[in-house]
Amino acid sequence: MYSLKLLVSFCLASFSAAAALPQTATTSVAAASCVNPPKRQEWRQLSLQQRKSYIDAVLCLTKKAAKSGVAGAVHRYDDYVAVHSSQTPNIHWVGHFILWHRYFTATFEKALREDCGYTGGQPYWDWSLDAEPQNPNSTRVFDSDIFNPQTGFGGNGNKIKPTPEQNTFNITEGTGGGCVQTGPFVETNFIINLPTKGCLRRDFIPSIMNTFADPKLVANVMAQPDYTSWAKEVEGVPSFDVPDIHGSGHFGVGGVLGTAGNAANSPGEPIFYLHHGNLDHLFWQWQQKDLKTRLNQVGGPIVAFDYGGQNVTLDFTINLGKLAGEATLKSLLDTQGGTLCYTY
Ligand SMILES: *[C@@H]1O[C@H](CO)[C@@H](O)[C@H](O)[C@H]1NC(C)=O
Ligand SMILES: *[C@@H]1O[C@H](CO)[C@@H](O)[C@H](O)[C@H]1NC(C)=O
Ligand SMILES: *[C@@H]1O[C@H](CO)[C@@H](O)[C@H](O)[C@H]1NC(C)=O
Ligand SMILES: [Cu+2]
Repeated sequence: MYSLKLLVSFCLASFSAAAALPQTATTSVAAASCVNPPKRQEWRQLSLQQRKSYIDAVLCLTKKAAKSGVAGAVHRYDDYVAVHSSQTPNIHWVGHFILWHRYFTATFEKALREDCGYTGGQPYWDWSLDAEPQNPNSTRVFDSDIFNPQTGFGGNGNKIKPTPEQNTFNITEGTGGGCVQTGPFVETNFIINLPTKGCLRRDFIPSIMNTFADPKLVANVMAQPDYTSWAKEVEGVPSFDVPDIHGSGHFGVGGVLGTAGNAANSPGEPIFYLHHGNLDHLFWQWQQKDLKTRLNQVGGPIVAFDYGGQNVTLDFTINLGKLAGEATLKSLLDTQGGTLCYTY
C-alpha cells in the first residue's frame, strides 16, 4: 500500500496543486475582518431544529448549479467532491493536510451559509465519545445520534460482498456496501455525480470505528509538541493494522465500498464534513494551548510521504480552484484571521 501510494504521488507530482485546477483568483484572499464568527458545535449539542436546518442546507447544495468548473461536477455539492478528488495526491500525508482540510471544510460551511441560508456553524462529530475500543465488535457506535434516520444522517448501506478487486486489503468485516437505506440521504433524495452518478454508499465496519476512534489515540495526537509531529500523528501510517484517528470516520463509516472510504471522493459522504470538523476542532484545541507559537508554525513534507525532503513553510499556498482564493498556510492557522471566520 505504501509503495503504491508513493508511486501515485510521484506520478502526479509534476502537476502542482495549483496547476491541476482552473483558477479565478491567483492572488491571496484579502484579509477581511471577522465579525460574529459562527460557533461550531458537536452534533449532539445542536437542537433538533438546528440539526434539521443543517441537513436541509446540505441537500439544498444539490439543487444549485456547480461553479468549480471541474469535469463531472453538476451541482454545488459535487463541486466539493470534484475539488478534493482533483487534488487528492497532493493533500494527504503532507504537512498541509490539516490546513487544506480546514480551508476546504470552512469553504463548505461558507457555501451552506451564503448559498443555502444556513445560519449556524459547521457541526462536528466527536466519534471518540461513541467508540468502544475494548469491545471492537460492538455496533453501539452506529446507534449514535449522528446516524439517526429521523434527526441525523441515516444508517448503513445494504449488504454487498465486495469483489477481490474492490477489496484489495482483504477486509472481511464490512457490514454494508450498498446505497444508504434510511434517512435524508437515500438515493431518491441525494445523488452525487462523482466519480459517476449514483447513490451515497455506506459500509460500516465496527472494529475499525471502535479502535480508530479510541480516545487514547486522540490523547496521543493532542500530546504532540509541535506542528510537524501533530500533523504526522493525526494521519498516522496507511495501514489498517495501525489505527489512526483520521481513518476512523473514513473507514469505520465507509469501509470497503462506502463513499467515505474512497480516498478521492470521500467528500460525497455528508458526514465527511463533521468528521473533518472534528479533526479541525482537535487541531484548534491543540493550538489554544500555545497560541503564540501555534499560530505561526507549520512543517511536514510538500510531497506525500517525503519525510526528510522539502517541507511546507508559512508562505506555502494552497487553493480550492474556483471555490475559494489561494491562501497561505499562515492565513489558515487563525480561524478568525479574515481568510477564515469561525470559532468553537
Ligand atoms: C469479533 O468478530 C470477529 C469476526 O467478525 C471474530 O473473529 C472475533 O473473535 C470477534 N472478537 C471479539 C472480541 O469478540
Ligand atoms: C489479499 O489477498 C490476496 C489473495 O489471497 C493476496 O494476494 C493479497 O496480497 C492480500 N492483500 C493484502 C493487503 O493482504
Ligand atoms: C523537513 O522536516 C523534517 C522533520 O522536521 C526534517 O527532518 C527535514 O530535514 C526537513 N527537510 C529539510 C529539507 O529541511
Ligand atoms: Cu482528504
